[in-house]
Amino acid sequence: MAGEPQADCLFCKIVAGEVPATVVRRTETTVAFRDINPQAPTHVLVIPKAHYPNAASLAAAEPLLAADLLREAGEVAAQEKAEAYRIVLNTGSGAGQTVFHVHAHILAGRGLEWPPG
Ligand code: IU
Repeated sequence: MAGEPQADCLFCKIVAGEVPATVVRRTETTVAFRDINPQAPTHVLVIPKAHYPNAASLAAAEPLLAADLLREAGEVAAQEKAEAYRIVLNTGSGAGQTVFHVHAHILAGRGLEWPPG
C-alpha cells in the first residue's frame, strides 16, 4: 500500500531505528538526519516517515505530508543557522537519485553555484 514501509529501503530502516543515523530533528511525520557523505558544511536530509519514492508521488498521494517536508526543511535550516541554503529533491537516477525514498537535501555553509552540476 502507498506509504507503507518497504523492507529493502534504507531510509525506512533509519525511520525504524534499524540503521543508525545522526538525527537532528524529528516530528510526527518526518525525520531529519545528517548525510553520511556531506557535500557542504551543513548537509541534512529530511524524509517523510512514510515511504514514497520521490517528491511527485508524495505530493500526489499526500499533499499535506509534502508540505510537512518543506516546512521541516525550513526548520532544519533555521536550527542550523543557515542564512542561505539550497533544498534539493533529486528525482530519478539520471538526476543523481540513489535512494528511492523521497528526501530533501538541505545544503548550506558554503557558496552554492548556479546552475548546479
Ligand atoms: P540522492 O539524492 O538519492 O543521491 O541522495 C541520497 C543521499 O543519501 C546521499 O547524499 C548519501 O550520502 C545519503 N546517504 C546517507 O545519508 N546515509 C546512508 O546510509 C546512505 C546514503 I546508503
